[in-house]
Amino acid sequence: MSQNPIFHDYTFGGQERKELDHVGHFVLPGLLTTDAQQQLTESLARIESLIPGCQKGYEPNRFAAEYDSYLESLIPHPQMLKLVRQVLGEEIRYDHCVSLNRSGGNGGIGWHSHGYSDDDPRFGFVRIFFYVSGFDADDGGLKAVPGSHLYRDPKIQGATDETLREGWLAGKTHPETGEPLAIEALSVPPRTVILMWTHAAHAVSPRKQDSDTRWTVVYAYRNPGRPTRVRWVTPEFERKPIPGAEGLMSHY
Ligand SMILES: O=C(O)CCC(=O)C(=O)O
Ligand SMILES: [Fe+2]
Repeated sequence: MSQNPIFHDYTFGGQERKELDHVGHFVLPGLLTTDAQQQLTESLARIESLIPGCQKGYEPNRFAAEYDSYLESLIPHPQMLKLVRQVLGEEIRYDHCVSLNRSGGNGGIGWHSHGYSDDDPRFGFVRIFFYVSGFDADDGGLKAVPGSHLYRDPKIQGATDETLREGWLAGKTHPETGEPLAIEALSVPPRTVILMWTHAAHAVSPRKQDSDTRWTVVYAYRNPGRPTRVRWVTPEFERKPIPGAEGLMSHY
């Protein structure tokens, strides 16, 4: 099956990989093609419309790729897999695809991190955020703490920037530079992709009341070998023959 390109040209070599490992996230501004932007916006709006009254435990936002064939088709998209392998190496598994749409007035989310193979950095887990409509720092904007991922702490928490600074961040330094860890608030243009190691501390600022919906989806992949609790994949979906996804869908 030939698929339309989803990414413009980009560079992700040794230098970029080093930066991802040092900072914990890597921004690819405007990477998505306008065709992908259009199709993603349609798919994400569809997912949103399916949420009211949905089946508990099988929510369209949490199992987004299972509810939408375009979102499903991106799991094994050759450009997606190339990017994932540039980050994780050859041996990869799909973990989940979750829509993260935030309409005007959405409260954002407080500081947190996610876990995977917390005691062994040889097993990586990367979140690939598609910020289809972009965001400003003060309007549904992603925030992160460069270097925080190196602690591999799956339980970072903080309701506000202040509580994070007074709590988890207090006294912590970047393990490679010794510089104090600090919060970075990002702003990105439409069609931006952000790679993030799953242990990175991150949060999202509230969406302004009169702003339109921020269309976003995250695809997560990992090196197999360790259990993952997230893995929002139903047994049916795991068995579904998706062209190009052979070998990607199993837990181990
Ligand atoms: O909505 C976002 O931009 C990020 C949400 C988040 O924390 C996540 O998907 O891990
Ligand atoms: Fe998160």
